[in-house]
Amino acid sequence: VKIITTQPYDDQNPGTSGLRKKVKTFQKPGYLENFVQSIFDSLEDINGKTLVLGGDGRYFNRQAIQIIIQIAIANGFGELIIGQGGLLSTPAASHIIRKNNAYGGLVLSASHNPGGPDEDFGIKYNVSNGGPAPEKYTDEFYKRSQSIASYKTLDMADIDLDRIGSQTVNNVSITVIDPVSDYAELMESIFDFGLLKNSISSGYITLLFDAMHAITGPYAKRILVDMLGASPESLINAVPLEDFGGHHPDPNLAHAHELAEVMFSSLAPTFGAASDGDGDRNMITGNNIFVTPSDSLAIMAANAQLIPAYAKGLSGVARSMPTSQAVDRVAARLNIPCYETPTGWKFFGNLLDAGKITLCGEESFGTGSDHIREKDGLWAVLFWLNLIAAKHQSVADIVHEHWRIFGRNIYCRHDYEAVESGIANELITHLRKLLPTLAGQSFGDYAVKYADEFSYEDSVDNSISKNQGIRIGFENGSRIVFRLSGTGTVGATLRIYLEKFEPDSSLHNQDAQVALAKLAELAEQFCEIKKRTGRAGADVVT
Ligand code: VG1
Ligand code: CO
Repeated sequence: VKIITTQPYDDQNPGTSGLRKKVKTFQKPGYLENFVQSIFDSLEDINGKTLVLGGDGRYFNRQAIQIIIQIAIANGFGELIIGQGGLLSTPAASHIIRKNNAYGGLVLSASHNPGGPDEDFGIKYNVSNGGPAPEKYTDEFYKRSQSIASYKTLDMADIDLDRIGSQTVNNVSITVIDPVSDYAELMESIFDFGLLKNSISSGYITLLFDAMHAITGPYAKRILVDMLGASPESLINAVPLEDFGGHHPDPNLAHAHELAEVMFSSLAPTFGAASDGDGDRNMITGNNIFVTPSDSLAIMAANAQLIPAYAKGLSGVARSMPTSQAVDRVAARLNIPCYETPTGWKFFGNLLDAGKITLCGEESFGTGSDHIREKDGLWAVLFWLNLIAAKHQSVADIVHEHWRIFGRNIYCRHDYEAVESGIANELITHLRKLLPTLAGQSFGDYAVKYADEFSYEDSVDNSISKNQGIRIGFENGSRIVFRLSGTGTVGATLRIYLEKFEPDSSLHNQDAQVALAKLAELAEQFCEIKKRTGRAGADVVT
């Protein structure tokens, strides 16, 4: 074991989902090593314990894994479980941690951010429940990284990541596993694979899945094609590439445009979906219809009893604060609790562990359940396929029926990316000052009911997370939420979330941008993003 002297970096503060920086930053001397050592220094009693390792296959994944193996062995872990090729989707990593009772895991991914030598890399630590490290951990990692003076490593030959099997190095057992098998088996235990096979072989369900040249390619091939019998042409961009083919592996209508074009054409199959870089996000579409992630969560909750694993009902549901309140209406009808958490999956972990919720989701194309402790892209795809098969309805019929029963929470998000940090911070300061003046004011049909900054108290461990987004709610149930992204790597990204409730079914088929135009105008009046940046509009609208 070698002890290498190092200098601390001052920018290793994990964001919404781990530490994300440009690849070039991670390649600075000691940068990755410092952060990994800071994590290990912050953890208690790792001696002899099991660590799971894998990533989304982006540029620098393989090199990073070799470096981490050396540091992990030098720090006394007893066993390493690594996905073949250094690959593990985020949901698969979560499952493998749980299945093996591992101490934790390191997942290498910058999720939906682009990859390549000039693009992004990331690393996140997951705890023994398989979920992202809560803030009390990530705060410690950051603190440690600011004073770190050395890291431990080992001189050793690279591990052959492509050969499945076990070997021992320095008394540490290193096992390279198939990254897909355990996950595929878990999916089979949740959904009605027999029904799905029949629906696909009979041609009742035709599908198109866009893996966006990211991690879900091999998972989709095994599950959708090999196990469920979908044709190989059902998968596009299914070969993982280090640079995701030069695109953002972000499953929304803007970035998954190849899929979107087909789904909104006469060639559309009955179902279309996409996933992101690390496989935890999902986009659901049908012929000529896009299901907003907030609606998707609500629809899943309303129909969960049709899925074998959830047949006995849900204990409760949760959504992140900016996610639309569609699921709240379902929870009220089912008479189950609905929790509102800050953005980021780490806030669902305690609720899931305590059995308080079964399903949860975020507006950012993330949905999941108590089967693991991360959001899960292919799980959501299988959930929808199972619903279509069980209800014998098209995606559009399922969505429209849901709106008729519960009303429609018309929803969209406007992102302004790579805004100069100074401008973004001033904007937030300005909004904070504005909040106390808004209560009681009316803007046309919109009377402000509350204007505050979201603060969350975890009902399990009573930890408090402050400053989790600015929200302005109106008497008619509409909302505007503002927050700065915690996953970007260039400047600041402002997210504006708009929501309006429409009970009248004759108005359900409106275009969301049209229905939300007045709220978008108010959002600009409050935050002045266009005025402050001189931009004409949002970079991404989802
Ligand atoms: C974004 C999303 C958030 C999600 C996070 C990680 O965070 O808004 O809902 O949990 O990404 O998703 P932010 O701070 O940029 O808004 V993933 O798939 O990128 O790990
Ligand atoms: Co992701």
